[in-house]
Amino acid sequence: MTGRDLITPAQNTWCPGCGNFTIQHALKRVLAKREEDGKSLDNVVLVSGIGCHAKIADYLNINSFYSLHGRTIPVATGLKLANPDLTVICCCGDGDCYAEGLDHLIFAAKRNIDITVIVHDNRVYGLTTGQYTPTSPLGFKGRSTPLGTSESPLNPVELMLASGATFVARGYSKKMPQLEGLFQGAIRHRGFAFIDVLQICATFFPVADYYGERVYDLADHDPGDLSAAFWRAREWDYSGEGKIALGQFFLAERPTFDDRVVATPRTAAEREQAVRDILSGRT
Ligand SMILES: Cc1ncc(C[n+]2csc(CCOP(=O)(O)OP(=O)(O)O)c2C)c(N)n1
Ligand SMILES: [Mg+2]
Repeated sequence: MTGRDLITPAQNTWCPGCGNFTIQHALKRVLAKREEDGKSLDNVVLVSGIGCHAKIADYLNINSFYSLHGRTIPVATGLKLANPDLTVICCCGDGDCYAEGLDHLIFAAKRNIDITVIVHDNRVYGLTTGQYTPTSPLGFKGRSTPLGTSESPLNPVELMLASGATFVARGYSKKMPQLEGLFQGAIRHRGFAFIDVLQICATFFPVADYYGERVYDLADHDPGDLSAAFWRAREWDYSGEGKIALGQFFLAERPTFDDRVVATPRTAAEREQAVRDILSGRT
């Protein structure tokens, strides 16, 4: 199917000013360009969790799987392994994949499975009305922490660098063109691509002024340099002071999990042959 309207007629219930609109628009433009380049969208699948971010599966007119809260990445992993020809894009929430689903995120990065993970990091549980998440700043006041949180936030960019992700980036929902470029690069990348998108939550965490004063573009940075990537990631710890780098932190080419799994002998005859090859010293 080509030339389709990429926005569905479903009623959009995101709040006015929500950063999800920018993320959706950037993704829509990347998908439209892909189709213009003659690549069908029939083998693209969008997987989402449960949360405000997840409604993107209702609003974008492509194949999608509306999964469970915290389980976006296992569903995406299963899809990719069952049909390695698919391009699998995950739209996750920060609650979804930095809290309940954190182990899945780490293992997907460690395995270098060829999927793209876009985290709508509004640093709050939006859908359930304002509880704190692993990226909420220390002292965050919300429905579950009226006196403020007592724990420091997680730095997901640093975590993904340490976990073996081969494409690591950070975007901001008020920087649409940059976001589009990052999405495009991530989807083209062969391997695990991770983008933490600082997303404005207009209702529960509207921190555009704070970000506006701190964000800058990673222009003079070598994405092949892992140590430099860690240094840039630690400049800002998702709390308090420090400059916030936006762009590509790290990029590397490594074998993917899906390639390795597909190459694994599946039938009994293939396994027997593999054992004979090992015993005869051929492999
Ligand atoms: C297994 C499971 N755990 C918890 C919930 C409740 N729940 C639904 S959405 C949500 C928070 C969503 O937050 P986030 O992933 O950050 O997405 P956002 O709404 O901010 O986009 C929670 C806790 C659920 N539906 N299912
Ligand atoms: Mg959230």
